[in-house]
Parts: sequence; C-alpha cells; structure tokens
Amino acid sequence: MAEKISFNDALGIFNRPFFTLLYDAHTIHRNNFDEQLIQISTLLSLKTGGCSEDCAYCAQSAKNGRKAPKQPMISKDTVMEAAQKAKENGSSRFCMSMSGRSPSDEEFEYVCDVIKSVKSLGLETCVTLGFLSHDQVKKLKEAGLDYYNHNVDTSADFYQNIVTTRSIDDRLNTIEMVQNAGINVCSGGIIGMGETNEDRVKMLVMLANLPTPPLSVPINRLVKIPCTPLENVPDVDNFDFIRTIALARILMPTSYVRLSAGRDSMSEEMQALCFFAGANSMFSGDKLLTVPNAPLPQDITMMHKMNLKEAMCA
Ligand code: DTB
Repeated sequence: MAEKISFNDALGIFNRPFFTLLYDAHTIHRNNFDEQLIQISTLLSLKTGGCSEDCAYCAQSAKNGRKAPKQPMISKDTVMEAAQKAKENGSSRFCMSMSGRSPSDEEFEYVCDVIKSVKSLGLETCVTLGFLSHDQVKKLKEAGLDYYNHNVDTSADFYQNIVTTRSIDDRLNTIEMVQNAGINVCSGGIIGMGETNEDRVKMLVMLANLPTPPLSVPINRLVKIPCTPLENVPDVDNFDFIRTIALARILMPTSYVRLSAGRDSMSEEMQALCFFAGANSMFSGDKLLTVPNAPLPQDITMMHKMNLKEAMCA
C-alpha cells in the first residue's frame, strides 16, 4: 500500500489549483479504474429510528428533537423483494442498515440469515449495525458478508462536535476488528456539518493511513434533517466538496469513492465533476435510509449523457 501521507502534504494537494487537482485525481482514477464504470449500491433500512446515539446529523437519533420515523425490523420477504428489485435495476451491492448502537442477539441472527439469502441472489452484501463483538464479526464473515459500513464521519478533532456517545477510537477499533476478520470495510464521512476544509483533509488522511484503507469510501453531503442540531448549518461550497472527492481519489487510488447522500440536490453537472474527480460509486433507488435519493429514471438519463455504465460484480 501507499506510504503514509502527512496532513500538510494532503492539504497541499487539496489546495492545488482546481484544474490541476482535477487532472491529477482523474489521471489516478484512470490508472486504476475504467472511468466509464460506476459501481451501484442500493440501501435499505431494516430497522429505523429510536437510536440511543446522539449523532447530530441523524434523523434516527432518539436524542434529536425530532420524532424519528420509527420502524421496527422489516420482514425477510420485504428485504428479499427489495434486493431482487435492486438487482434488476443494476445494483451490484445491497446495503442494509439497522438503527442502534449495536445489534441484539436476536437482531443479529436475523441479519446473518438475511445476508446469506441476499448473497444467494448474486448480490454483494454490506451491513451497518454499529458496534460489534468479536463473536459477531466472526459470524458475519461466516455468513459471507462482503462489506461492513462503519463511517468515521469527520476528523478526530471535530468528532465531539457531532457525536458524544462514542469516540472516534471506538470506531477505529471496530474497523480494525472487521478488517482482521477478512471483511472489507466501507468507511467515509459527511461533508457540510460545519467542519473546515482542514477537517475534511484530516478525515481522509486518517482513512488513507489505516493499515488497510477502506475499499469503499462514501462521501456524503449533509442532508439537513429538520429538528436536528445541524438543520441550519451553512451549505458546503461545491468546489470544496469536489476537492474532497478528488483528494479521496488521490489518497486512496484503488478504493471505490462513493458519491453518497445529498446527490438528489446536486445538478447533473455537479455530479459529473464529482465523477471526473474520481467518484466511481453511488446509491441508486428512491430512498436512502429516511430521505429521498435521486430518482432512478433521472440517474439512468444522467449516466447515459455521460456514457457511464454500471460496474458488475467481479
Ligand atoms: C453512508 O455513508 N451513507 C449511507 C450509508 N453509508 C449507510 C446513509 C445515508 C443516509 C442519508 C440520510 C438518511 O437517509 O436518513
């Protein structure tokens, strides 16, 4: 893997003249990927809301003022139907989320069973379940899980402004445990929570300097959820967002950089610049977890205009 990168070097890359940065990022992108291929994932919330964590960005925290859209665990039939539809619509990966700090034994058994069934459809699987025990990590591997999503969200310095119910080290420990078990990690963050460009650079340096950088790096643009502490935070500048994508591509040349939440409020041209800067993955489907995603017909049209094609599973 690449050598460790210092914060100062990474900040220097982030601040390169915009077109130089884009050119450099795109060159690295083309050296490592077919730049016409986009990996597509579909997201499904298995259990929604009522979460004991206090993430300031999240619709699902019971601690945020909002009456979270609470939804108990959905049935396996409903999951399988959604997975089948995702596959038909071109997704290669099906990502499932469960609200909460960590899964109960019963919830965990259910998720393992669902992972096996979704895999049998020929889809890759990803789950995000919060903190895990060693035993649970082992069982996820046995169930055939491909990816575990566990975002670092932001820089270590800014972390406590966003979440106080856990530390970034807790997150890094889970990531290490998951990687040691041979499961790929999906870990990225959210841009536009009031953090500085330096925080964005620090977050990416932290991910790039992990013993194994995450194979999947979601970069979300904050979706401002009413009644959360971040509902009125100023918008992130589009150029700074694109620079963040470009830096992710340069620091993690062989990872999939996912243009994640917030895409539905981005123009096609903005998304085009993100893809040019090195994003090569996105979520497809009408909904993310609680908020709308860019509609599928619109995505199909957009991809067609840019001659982009969906990447198939290996
Ligand atoms: C990630 O980085 N983004 C996804 C996924 N990982 C789990 C979640 C996006 C959620 C957007 C807000 C919502 O739907 O509530």
